[in-house]
Amino acid sequence: MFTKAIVRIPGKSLIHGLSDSKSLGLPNYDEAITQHKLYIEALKLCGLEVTVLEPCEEYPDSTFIEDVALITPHCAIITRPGAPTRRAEITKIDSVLRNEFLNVEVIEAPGTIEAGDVMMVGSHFYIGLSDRTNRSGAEQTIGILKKYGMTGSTVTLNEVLHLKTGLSYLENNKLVICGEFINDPIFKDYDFIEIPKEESYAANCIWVNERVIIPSGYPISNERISGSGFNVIEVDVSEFKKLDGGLSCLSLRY
Ligand code: CIR
Repeated sequence: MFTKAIVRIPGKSLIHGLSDSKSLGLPNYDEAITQHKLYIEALKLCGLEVTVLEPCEEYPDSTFIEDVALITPHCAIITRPGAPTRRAEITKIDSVLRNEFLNVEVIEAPGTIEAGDVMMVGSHFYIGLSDRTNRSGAEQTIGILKKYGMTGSTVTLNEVLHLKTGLSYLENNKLVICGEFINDPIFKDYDFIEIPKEESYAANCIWVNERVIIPSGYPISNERISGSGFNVIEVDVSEFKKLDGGLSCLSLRY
């Protein structure tokens, strides 16, 4: 059960954010603001109290707030983003987290980790080793998790940006899964909700208190997730997709 979320309004600098999806064009700022408002409304509809942080123009990707912190039931961990242009984003979340959480831990160099690479399944955390998250970052995170009675393990990624680009845990052993993870033995014991390749963007969705928020425009995914017993809410996040951002990366939920 989640009760709260933190989001950051996109800045006008959003158009300068990192992107491997340049063929989709640049995001439209006004449209992004509208979509972000509706995203917040969806979180509220799921029962969350949402803290809305002001835009941060210095860091174009800072609206993708999920990557700079891992919030667990026992501590918050300030990450160390692997993307050099994103590394200083943590300076903007530090005091927010220290005001909210008793236990705040920090990942140190040479470790890098972006929390889009971390999937929580109860008290276990899967950590993707990616272009953004290295072994030191993963090991430091696992050490911190252990200190608080939780566990972690690594998953090697080859194709997607972050672990949760292709996986989303919907509780009760149900796992939304796509692409390279489908045949990974690590996940074989979960009940799969498989997302077809052509709808891969919808594999990044979020479970929030029995509801699942998914991006709009992915009918097969909607049908499969609804068909698995979830109340699905669609939110249009097309402008964030242009910067490789999924639904999960727009909030910290706890
Ligand atoms: C980046 O490349 O870092 C941003 N443009 C997108 C981050 C997406 N984050 C996520 O999926 N957790």
